[in-house]
Amino acid sequence: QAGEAVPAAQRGSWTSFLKSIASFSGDLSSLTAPPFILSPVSLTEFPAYWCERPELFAAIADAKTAEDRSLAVLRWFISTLKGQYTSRNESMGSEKKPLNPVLGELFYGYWPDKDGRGRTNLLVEQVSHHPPVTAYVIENKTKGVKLVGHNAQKTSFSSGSIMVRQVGHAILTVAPPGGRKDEYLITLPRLRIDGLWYGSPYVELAENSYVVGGGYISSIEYKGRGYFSGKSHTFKAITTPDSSAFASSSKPIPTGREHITEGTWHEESKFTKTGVEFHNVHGPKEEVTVIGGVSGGEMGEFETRNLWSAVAKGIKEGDYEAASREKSKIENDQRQRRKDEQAAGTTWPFKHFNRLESDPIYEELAKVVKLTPPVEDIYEFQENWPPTFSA
Ligand code: HCR
Repeated sequence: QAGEAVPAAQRGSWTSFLKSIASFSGDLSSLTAPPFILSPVSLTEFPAYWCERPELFAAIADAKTAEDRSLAVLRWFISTLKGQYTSRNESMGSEKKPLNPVLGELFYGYWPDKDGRGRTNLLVEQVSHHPPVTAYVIENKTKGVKLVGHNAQKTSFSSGSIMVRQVGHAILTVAPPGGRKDEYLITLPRLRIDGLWYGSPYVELAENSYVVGGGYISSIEYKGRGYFSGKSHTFKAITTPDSSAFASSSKPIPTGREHITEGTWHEESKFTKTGVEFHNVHGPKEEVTVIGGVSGGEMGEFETRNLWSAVAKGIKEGDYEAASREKSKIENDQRQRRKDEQAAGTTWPFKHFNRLESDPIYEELAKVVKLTPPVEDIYEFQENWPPTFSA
């Protein structure tokens, strides 16, 4: 019998859902899940998690040395993990199945200027529906800090958990006015979704991810309960200027010049040698201010909160029939659009990105830590910020 978190009436459908994912590998978004596990939020909103501590994003530009800059990048990156991977547990009680974005879905927002940190803008576009691929750009023009990336997921099932490999990467460009320009490659951790049987899924991070650039490499290792410290959500990062440390392995060999930081990514961490605090995410985060339309006016047809409003209302109010009826309308409209495009010999044009087969920055930086694959595609931002998005 499935766990107590599953409403009695949905236990049968939850068990069938788990059985179907057990024999399935690929794009989970296409599987129908029981209502209690549905989230009213689309995946296009997730890139906002990269900047819910805008002061840390801006602070990267203020670091004086290459070493401090690379530690500031790592501090900001680690500080995003709590939002990225635990916030649905906090807001909805468990990890949930997000709404599967349609091709061309859009999400715009910003974090206002405060204490001279500058305004940070967010722009997201769904660039593929099947498999789902989300492209995003986050930019603080005042400080000269910009993140461009895309994200997709490959899922499989193993020993009762969903294993998720994140496909895609992000490039962070730091070019403060009058200052040095650095580019950092950011790779993404693997996820393990546990707690499925009990109906209360949560994410644990696994294996490694990297931040490479500006003459430094941070290798981050993630562990769950019972590894480094017996606690869940633990990490240990090694930040080194020595690419030779990676000569024989993708795990760095100590050279004595590295900084080691460790702790729990959803709480706080310290420099191992000195015990000085490295990051701390106990304080409040700042949610993005969502705006409608490129000019901040009324929301267009494809803007997430407008497109999904009736579905989200149904899910929030427990009116799942309405949610499913409204969802079908969106899906049917999408099917018709694809048919029409096929008949006309056209394809859906991206609004803000161009897809390129390879990314020279990824290729160069991936070599340093011998990443596989050695080549990845990229969604290049067209730099067409609307006028309202200027600093
Ligand atoms: C795997 C996941 C969709 C993708 C979500 C990603 C990887 C998206 C990019 C963000 O930057 C970080 C992120 C966080 C989420 O934890 C992750 C989602 C967790 C569940 C969801 C599955 C497609 C849904 C699985 C269905 C379960 C919950 C029953």
